[in-house]
Amino acid sequence: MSRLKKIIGLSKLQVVKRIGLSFLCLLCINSSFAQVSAPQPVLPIPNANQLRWQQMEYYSFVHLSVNTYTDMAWGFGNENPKFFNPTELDCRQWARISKEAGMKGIILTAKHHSGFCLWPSKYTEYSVKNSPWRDGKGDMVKELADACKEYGLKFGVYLSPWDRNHPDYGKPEYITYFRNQLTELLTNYGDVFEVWFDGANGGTGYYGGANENRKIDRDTYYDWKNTYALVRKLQPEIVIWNDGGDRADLRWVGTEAGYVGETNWSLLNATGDVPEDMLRYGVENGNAWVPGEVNTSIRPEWFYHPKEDERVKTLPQLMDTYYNSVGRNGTLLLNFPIMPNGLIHPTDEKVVLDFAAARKEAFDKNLVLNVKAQASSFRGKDKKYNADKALDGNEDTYWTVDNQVKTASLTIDLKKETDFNRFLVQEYITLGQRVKSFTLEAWVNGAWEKIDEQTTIGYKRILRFPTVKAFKIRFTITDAKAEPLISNIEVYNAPVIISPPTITRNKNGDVRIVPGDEAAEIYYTLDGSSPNNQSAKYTGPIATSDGKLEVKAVSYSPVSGKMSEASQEKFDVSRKHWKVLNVSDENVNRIFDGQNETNWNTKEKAPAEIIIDMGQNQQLVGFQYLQNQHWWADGSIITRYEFSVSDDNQKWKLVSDGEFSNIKNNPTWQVKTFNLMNVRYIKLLAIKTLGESSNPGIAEIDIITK
Ligand code: FUL
Repeated sequence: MSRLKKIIGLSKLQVVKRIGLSFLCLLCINSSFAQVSAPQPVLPIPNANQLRWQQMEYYSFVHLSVNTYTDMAWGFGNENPKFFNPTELDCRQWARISKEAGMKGIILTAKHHSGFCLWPSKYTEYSVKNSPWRDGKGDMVKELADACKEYGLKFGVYLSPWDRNHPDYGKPEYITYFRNQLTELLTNYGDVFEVWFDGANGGTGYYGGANENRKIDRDTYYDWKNTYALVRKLQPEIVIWNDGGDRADLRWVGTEAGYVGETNWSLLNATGDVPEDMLRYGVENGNAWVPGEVNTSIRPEWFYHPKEDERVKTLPQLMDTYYNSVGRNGTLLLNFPIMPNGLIHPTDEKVVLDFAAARKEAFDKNLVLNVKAQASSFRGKDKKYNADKALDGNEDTYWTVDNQVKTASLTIDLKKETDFNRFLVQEYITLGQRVKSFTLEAWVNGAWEKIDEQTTIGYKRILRFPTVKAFKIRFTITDAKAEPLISNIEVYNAPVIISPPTITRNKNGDVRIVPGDEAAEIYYTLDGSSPNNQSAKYTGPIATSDGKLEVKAVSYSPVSGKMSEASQEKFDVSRKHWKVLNVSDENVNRIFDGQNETNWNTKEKAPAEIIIDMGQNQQLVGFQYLQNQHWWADGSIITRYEFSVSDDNQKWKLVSDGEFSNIKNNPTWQVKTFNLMNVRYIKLLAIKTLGESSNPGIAEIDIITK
């Protein structure tokens, strides 16, 4: 019987009641529909360009300019364009390596602070057109844009606002010049995904021969508002990076060391100052979407310097960089300093490809793809939003809960006991970043054990922890701005990275051995023999006698059975009893703390000396000096010295003097030997430094005994 007939057979009152009921039901259905309507955005949200950019995750930077040929970090602006001659340049090499490394684009320093242009700009003579490269007919911006197209990579440009060559820099006319150049770059080379406006505005420069110090007001000089409008008009799909001036689409993370804060909101305030901690962590209640990009170089400096050939980031360092950038809601912009011949150095190529292989291995098998999960609740009990949506490998679907429910958990049943050590989680940021804190637990021996407790998630968060063996995993959001939207969860068991460990010995003589990957075991020997997994196992600092020492060590994974090559270090007698006699500053102890990265500078300019009491007589046959290892510390490097010894700190005998030759290009230990001396006191006098009148710096000083 039809519904109408059923109604006709009823009394009027019954009919009215029934209709009323149906109406009510309709209301119910409607309101339950209302409940499962899509979640509302939590403002601010990313625009389409920022979203597309975030999904790129990892792309490269290349630094090449006229200062590559003068071995400088920044060109002064007077370098002769004739120096510029990358005879083997092939942008396809950069594109091939970037592609094979898993990167999604390349950003070129089209003009660095020197003002030298890598394209034949109509507006200046200071460019490739006056260089011998391709007989002055080359256009590197074009060559790279073409190579990117060929390799399916996106292309971006760095245009330094600071120009140390241009005569008008500092005057309004320069802004016209700058915009003309921007127009060339954003018009003539196809799609540009990102433009980079470096914030460095150092002051001194050539400036067309003026050779002076020019200061500008970073807030007003560039009139960013109108410059941004021009950029967006020419390239509507671009994102703008700027670490100074008006808020752009992307932010600097406050360091070039390769990490962003663990707490990382993709938000800032649209106006007002941005102190360093805001760059590092973002601003929880910021009113503008300004996500962080982690820019770092594969070597200590951005341009190529032969002296850094031995200081290329290692595989474990690159892995750390990845987890501390992409794994913390950032993107990774990794720089290749290009050699004078125009190519990426083979060491850089090898490590970046090893890095790609290691990431592939680590994230090879998602242990929870399409595995059944139970959520504490899901939105309106609508399947569209249930727990499975976080495990379906589809970033466009998500698990969420009812409006304003700010805590929720999801339990994944692994069905059998499973090893895992990585947890990856993503928010559906199209509707805003919401999660403030979360925990991760594992079901071990019949109880929940906490693995980790963290703050923000954002586009992507990856947690690393020692391997856990468990049947179940529980992910709990403990606080959020509004109902959380979790688009993706992945779980992995990444293999241990096996690389030679680092060996150091501190002032007290204790030896520390650190593997590249915390999960690796270390085995070592102290007698010069080759170590293997049957040797002594390292469990913590090794106290050693004061004598000379040779340490060899390997990293080992019992799971894969892989063992690294051995690293080895030779140490002379310990510096346990050493004391600097003529300096009261406690930091002076850095010069024998066994840490190459720490440094101490004398309070006076050269000539300056330090006198050390070694605490007991030593059979000296030499000494060695290690310079400050930081790039901008060049001026403090000692070039001329005198080294004297004494029995009583009264009568001194000069045993070695002269020069640390080629020290600028060779930042390793400078070793000087002399005839045997049995003494207790030593004195190093720094007579001259590389900088005209700088304070001499010492990273380490050590002796060589018989
Ligand atoms: C810095 C610059 O001064 C460096 O030379 C480099 O270009 C780096 C990416 O940004 O601020």
